[in-house]
Amino acid sequence: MSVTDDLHLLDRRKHPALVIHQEHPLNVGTPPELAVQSYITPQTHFFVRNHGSVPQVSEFRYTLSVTGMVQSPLKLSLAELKEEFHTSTVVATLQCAGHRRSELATIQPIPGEIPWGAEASGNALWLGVPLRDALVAAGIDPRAKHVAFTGLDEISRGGEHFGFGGSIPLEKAMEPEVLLAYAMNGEPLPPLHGFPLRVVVPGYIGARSVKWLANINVQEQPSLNYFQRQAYKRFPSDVQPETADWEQGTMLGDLPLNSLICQPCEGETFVPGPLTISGYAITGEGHQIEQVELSINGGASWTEARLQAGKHPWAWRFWRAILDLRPGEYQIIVRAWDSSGRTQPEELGQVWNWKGYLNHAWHRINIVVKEESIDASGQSHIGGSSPGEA
Ligand SMILES: Nc1nc2c(c(=O)[nH]1)N[C@H]1C(S)=C(S)[C@@H](COP(=O)(O)O)O[C@H]1N2
Ligand SMILES: [Mo]
Repeated sequence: MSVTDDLHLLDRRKHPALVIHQEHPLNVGTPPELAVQSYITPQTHFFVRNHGSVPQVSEFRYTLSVTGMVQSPLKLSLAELKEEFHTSTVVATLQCAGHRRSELATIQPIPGEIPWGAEASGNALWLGVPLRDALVAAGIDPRAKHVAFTGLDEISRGGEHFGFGGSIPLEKAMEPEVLLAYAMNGEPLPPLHGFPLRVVVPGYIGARSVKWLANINVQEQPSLNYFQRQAYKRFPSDVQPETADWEQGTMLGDLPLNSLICQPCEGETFVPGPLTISGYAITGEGHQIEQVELSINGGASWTEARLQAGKHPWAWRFWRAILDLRPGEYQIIVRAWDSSGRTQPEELGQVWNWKGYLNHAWHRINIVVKEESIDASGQSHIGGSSPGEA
């Protein structure tokens, strides 16, 4: 697949405000102020995280294989998958493990990784077949413990070429929310998002939601694919990449509790008066967002934000608050609490790791409130009106 082809897909289908981090492989982020505009992220706004080329797959020649520790291996065309299994839907947020990495890089550089801001998160309505139905149809060996996925894309690492892959524990694979998805927001999966079929693993890091799915393998151990065995692992901060023992480290799975201020944007200036603050919160492991709080005094005291409608167990929760601010410089902080009673760590240093994964520290935005509007366009930022892109 050529570079121009991937970019061509982007030009036609994506919003111009998306942040292009890399052209090949194609990696584009959704600015938070765009993300918060719609609870269901349209395809045009949805971030793209690729490690290799975008394979162009013919729907008619496509087959999915189910192999490994099963009684009867399956080979299914897309039509067979659609006809022979019940369909199911889930509203689920996909979030990359590298979401908010750029904040971590302010503590200590994170070379060789995409410097995602809070841009690698999107929420969609997925339609497909529950993974467990396909597994049950194949018949699972009672000794099996993991379900591994491999995609049709081609990745090169260390002189080897292979499809992107990863695995999830069998226990998670048998949960009803995990889908083999062929539609996104009521349309066939776009090529950039995995046409014709992808896995959607709600509540897990995005990397496990393998696109352009070719094979499902039932096995005793986690996947040996580079992206399970080596990448997407968390090491303690005293371990250095040069000397790391790759057999160690923790394989990432569940997403942590996280929350984000999407509007206003960092560095914006306002005139005094009520200011609408908005964003989202998200959690993993099937927990629910219970509370979102804002602080303007470094966490000494907190104001509760209002949770918005749109409450799906595997999706982000939008929230909103109005702060009445006098002139001054402010750091607005957000943190969330979920139904397991947990909240987020305060400092970036507490979550820093050299791959820059799973930043879920308090999110902070700095703004200025001035006596008079300095906006050259003469537009007022006052009164809870929606602030523009700064
Ligand atoms: N085959 C394949 N699947 C993949 C990837 C990839 O590079 N190849 N990237 C993964 C990562 S790291 C993420 S965060 C999500 C991103 O999904 P999206 O591009 O649809 O937003 O896809 C995952 N599935
Ligand atoms: Mo990711």
